[in-house]
Amino acid sequence: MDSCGVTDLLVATEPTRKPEGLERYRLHGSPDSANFIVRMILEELGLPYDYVAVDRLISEQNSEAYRRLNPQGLIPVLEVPGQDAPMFETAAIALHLADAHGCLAPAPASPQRGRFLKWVFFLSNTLHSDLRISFKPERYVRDPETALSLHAGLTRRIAGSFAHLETELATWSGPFLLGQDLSILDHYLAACARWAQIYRNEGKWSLAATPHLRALCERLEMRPTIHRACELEGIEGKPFTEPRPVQLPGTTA
Ligand SMILES: N[C@@H](CCC(=O)N[C@@H](CS)C(=O)NCC(=O)O)C(=O)O
Repeated sequence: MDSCGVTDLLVATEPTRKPEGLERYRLHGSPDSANFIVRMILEELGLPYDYVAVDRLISEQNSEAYRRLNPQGLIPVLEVPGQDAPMFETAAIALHLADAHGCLAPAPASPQRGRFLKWVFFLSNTLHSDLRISFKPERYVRDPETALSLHAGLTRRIAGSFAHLETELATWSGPFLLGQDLSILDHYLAACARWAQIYRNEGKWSLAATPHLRALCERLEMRPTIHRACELEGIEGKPFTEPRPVQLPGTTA
């Protein structure tokens, strides 16, 4: 993930409709990009899927063909059997998978649902979004000094977001964000913690500052499903507690 900047190209494209004859999920991604979250969830749910590599070295995410899947030119996309259009936005994909398979999310009528949803949106539109901008602030402001200042401001905000999540983990006594039940929140949060440590961090944020979050990351690292997702993404070692950037072509910070 960054991997995790956004594009500033706004080119209108015709969306692809109805993935005719699609029998399995089809995930489009590049190593250690936001598709890592979707991949962990697909693996966790034991779902069969095909993977289509998007070569970021040649900016394939901006190709006309890819923009028909996601007009923003952003990774990931999940093509979903039975849906009338490809899905983009990591949180939407994760939520859809959890709801469609009745796993990794509290049911809509559950008393945990509101708490779950607020953190899904917080992770997506605050933490993940701030991280993406902080990785490539120069995409948002041209003046290098201003870009540095934006980065510094976002770094403080990101540390604040992790502190809120740490408090939430402590409140519900962990090990997961909802308490006892593993959910898509945990995959999303652990991936953000990984990227926060390895991209443009400059030693500013450490998992040591959030012991409950560290414990959550350790729990996830024990799961065979996470090992498999990491292997498929080219992620070596401990992905969350001792993260190292992926050494594969097409992986960018
Ligand atoms: N809001 C989007 C963000 C996705 C995103 O930022 N993807 C990055 C990779 S992690 C990307 O495609 N970057 C390519 C680019 O900016 O050109 C989501 O949640 O899926």
